[in-house]
This record gives sequence, structure tokens and C-alpha cells, in this order.
Amino acid sequence: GDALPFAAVDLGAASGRVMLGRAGGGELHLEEVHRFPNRPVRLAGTLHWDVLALYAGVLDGLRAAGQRAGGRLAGVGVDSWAVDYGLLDASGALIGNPVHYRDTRTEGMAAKLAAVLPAAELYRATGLQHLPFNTVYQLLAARGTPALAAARRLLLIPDLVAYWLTGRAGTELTNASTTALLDPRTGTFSRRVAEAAGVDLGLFPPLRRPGDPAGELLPAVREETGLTGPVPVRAVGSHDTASAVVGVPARDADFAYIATGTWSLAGVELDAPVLTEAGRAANFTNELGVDGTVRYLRNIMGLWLLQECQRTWAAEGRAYELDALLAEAAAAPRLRSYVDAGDPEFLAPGRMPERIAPAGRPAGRPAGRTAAETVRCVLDSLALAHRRAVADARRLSGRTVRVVHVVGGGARNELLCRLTADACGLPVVAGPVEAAALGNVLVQARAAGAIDGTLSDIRSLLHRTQSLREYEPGGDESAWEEAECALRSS
Ligand code: LRH
Repeated sequence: GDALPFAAVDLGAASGRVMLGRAGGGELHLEEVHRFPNRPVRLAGTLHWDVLALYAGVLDGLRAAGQRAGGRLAGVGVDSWAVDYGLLDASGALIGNPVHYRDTRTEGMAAKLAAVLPAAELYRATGLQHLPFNTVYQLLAARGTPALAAARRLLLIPDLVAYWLTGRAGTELTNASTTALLDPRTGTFSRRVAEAAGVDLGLFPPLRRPGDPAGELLPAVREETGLTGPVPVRAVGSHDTASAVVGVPARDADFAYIATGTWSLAGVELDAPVLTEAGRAANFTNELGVDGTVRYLRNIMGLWLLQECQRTWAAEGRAYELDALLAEAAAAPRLRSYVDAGDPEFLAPGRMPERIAPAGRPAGRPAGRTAAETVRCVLDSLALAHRRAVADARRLSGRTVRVVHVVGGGARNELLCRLTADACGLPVVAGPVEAAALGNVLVQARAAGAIDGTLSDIRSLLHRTQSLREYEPGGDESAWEEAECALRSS
């Protein structure tokens, strides 16, 4: 058939966007119709998401998408970052602003849960990498608060936005798999974990899978966005990383991926979870993907380190131009200093250049580094962390990896891609930058019948239609190996 227009709402930690994707008849086009900043707000000591500002951005974006598409859309899908949620009261109204996963309320919660459910058992039941902000810890931190007591429903962020658009509530599976309340073998909630954490599973509306119908735009929403006719909303891989992995333009099965943005999510796609103790020790996660797949990966701090440095410099009146900084960083010697980009010490916002500096490895002048030297340290550290994650994914899963796909915002960072190829000793295929939005559109398009096929067919379509860039590994891999050993023994 002909290509149909779908809107992909993709909310990231730094910005939200609405993309118009046209898919069908062997074609795939994507254009950005609206982008808006996502600015967390600290209020009374708690870091929040400004979720109504995001919703306003979504409405503006849908209006813009409709205008581009002649007033009609064949569907809408919503994805966003994982783990966070909004609470609704008995009338369906939002209780307070959702708390940001970088808020410190979860400190000490892992130990608290481990006292009733040992970490090894939690891992066997949920397969999730320990991250202090996993939903289960957030809910433990919220126990006994008036907000949670008044709550009748809990909606993960993309489900919350979909609820406002449609009036219908559901819990999308790929994102539910990031809560540490879901058993990745069965794709159902784990009563045992919920009981141990004191979580009322009745707060979650029924599960739905990517491709499932999720309602239609409410008349009031259509009116506000100028859209005509019924507009179906469909569940997609509502966890942005799940959509980004759909958007990997792989040619065959032997690939690793790194979804780069605020985070780097580096790993492989599997048919079944790997719930081994070795995997737990290596901090590997089993998140659920589209079509029954498992995203076996590690969370790495990602470009957050760089974004946060820039924010600090700008606040100090030294706003640097990113391209100039990157060019200078590219000319600097490699591995002068590096940090463990997986270290939760970098999770919270604030004073990032300073926090990165003292942790840097010696070699030269640790103090008084220039901004470009700090940027180089960040990118070397990310490449190093990518190397470790790809090697660990291979080792722990037994998968063959011949190529590393870098998708998401980091795919346009040439230095990061080049260093990643060098560090991994593997070719890197970079792009698409908007993999999450493409994955969102493609899952909708398939559910709507505009395209068909398996994930591998979808990936061939991406490979044919998207512009990609290849980086062959170069330089001396042993320098990366040495740095890795040095980090491990520090
Ligand atoms: C990336 C992401 C990642 C999560 C984090 C909270 O946007 O969804 O997969 O771990 O945000």
C-alpha cells in the first residue's frame, strides 16, 4: 500500500519531540515537527518532571504533525524514558508532579529491600541491573506518603501521556520490565517481589504489548490539535530504549547495539533472559523488547556527563560551542585520563566538571584541565565503558558480535563513534539518530497493516532507507585494554 502518516511522541530526559513518520509501500520517512526542552524542576527539596509542560509540548507537536499530514494521522504512539510514574487519585486526577529518577529519595532503599528479599533473589526474579532508581525502590521510598495513600492508579510516564490523550489506561510491557516488579520469563508481575517491597500491584492497569490498541484521541484532544477523524493510539515499545533497539538497522543477527543519548545502553538482543549470577555481578539487565525479545544490556552514564558539564560551564558564564569543544577534544591525546562511566556517583546533577576531574586517572596534569580536556576524558571514558559492555554482553550471553550499531543522539558525535570503534576493536555503524522515533513509527505501522514482517524485515527497511555512517576500528587496541585493567583494579 501507500505510505501512511504516523506521529511518534518521543520524550527524552533532555528534550521531547514529536516526529511525523511515513511508512508503507517500501518507504520510510521521518521528519521532526516539534521539539521542546525537558527541564526538571527542584521544588521543596525534590527533583520533579514538569509533566504538564511536556504534555503541552506533545499537543503542540500533534497539531504540527496534523498540519504537515493534511489534518489526518493514521496513528499516534508514545515512548519515553523508563522507571518513572505518575499517580492518579480516585477521580483520575494526577497527584503531584512525577518525581525524577535522579532524585535522592531512593538512597538506602536497595539495602532496605535486600533485608527482606536478598539481591540475588531479586535478580533471579526480575533480571534487572541494580540501579538505585528502579521503580521498586522509588515505591519503597514513597511508602507511607499521603500521595501514595491517595493513589488508585500508577501510570508509567508514556502510559500517563497516552491516558491523557485517550482516557484509557494501560501498562505497556517493555517499560513495565524496567520496574523490577516484572518477571521477564513470563512477562507478568512478580507477586513475591511486590509483596516484599509492599507494592500494591492493583495500582497498575492491565498490561498491553507493543502493537496493541491503546484507544483513540479524545474529542477534546482532537479539537485542541486540529485533527480530524478517529485517530488510533497504539502501544509501541513505550520504553524509549525498546523503540531504539527496534530502530537498529542491522543486516543480520550478529550485532551489538549502543543506544546513546542521556544514557548509553549497550548490549545485545536475545530470545530469552539470562538470569545468571555472573550477569548480576556484571550489572547486566534483562529488559523486555518488542516481539518477545530481551534487551540484555548495561546502563552507562552516557552523554549526561557531557550535558551536565556544559550546563555547569554555561551557569558559570562560560558557554562553549559544542562543535568547537569536540574538535579540540578530537585533537587531544587519547586516554590521558578516564573515569568509570558506570559509576552511580555521576547520577545526580551538579558540578560535573569538578566531579569528573578528581576521579580521572593520573597522566599529566589532573588539575586545571581545559574544557576540551574534560570533554576528551568523558568521551574516552564512554568508549571504554562501551568496550566493556560489548565484551561482557558477548561473554555472558554467548552471542556472536561482528558489528556495533550506535543509534540515538550519540550517533552524530563522530569522535564518540570513532573512539567506540577503536575501543571495541569492531566496526561501528552509526545511525539513525532518531532510532527511538523510527522504532515507534514502525511498530505502529506494522500494527496498522501499512508494513509487515519480523524485526529483521523492519531492520532491512531501515538499512535501505536511512543514511548511516561506518567507522572501522583503528589505533592500538591494547591501550584500551590497559586502561580497562587500570580502572578495574582502582
Ligand atoms: C533512556 C532510559 C534508560 C533508562 C533511563 C531511566 O532514556 O530510558 O533506558 O534506564 O532512561
